[in-house]
Amino acid sequence: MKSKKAVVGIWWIVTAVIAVVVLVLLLVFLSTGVGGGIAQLLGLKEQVTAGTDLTMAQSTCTNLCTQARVATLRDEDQWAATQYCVRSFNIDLNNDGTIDSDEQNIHCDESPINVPCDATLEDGSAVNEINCTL
Ligand SMILES: [Ca+2]
Repeated sequence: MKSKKAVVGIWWIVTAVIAVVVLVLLLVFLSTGVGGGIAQLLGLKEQVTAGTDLTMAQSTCTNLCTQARVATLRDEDQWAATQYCVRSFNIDLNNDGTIDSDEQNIHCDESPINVPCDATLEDGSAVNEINCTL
């Protein structure tokens, strides 16, 4: 009779160990890769503060430069008013999920975006990213 009780006891211990292992595996799964994405969908993981990805900012700047170049620009004031010059980005550079003060309002020509742009004004004179700041 005593041995039957012992078997039941071992059964419970085995079940508890399996439950703990499954729980640990679930936590590991949720904190990495695809599981992390699922966890984020379920709201288990903190959402990253809205900001722009560096690559996205660079491609946007390249597009804005193309647009600025085809526009008819009367003078440097008009150049400085183009979206290429005006637009700035908030980029979470250190990937900590928040936009810190040094990650705000980064312009196309500023580090780390570093997308230069030059254009020709109506009168034939050349302007570039340096002329963005009047
Ligand atoms: Ca940050």
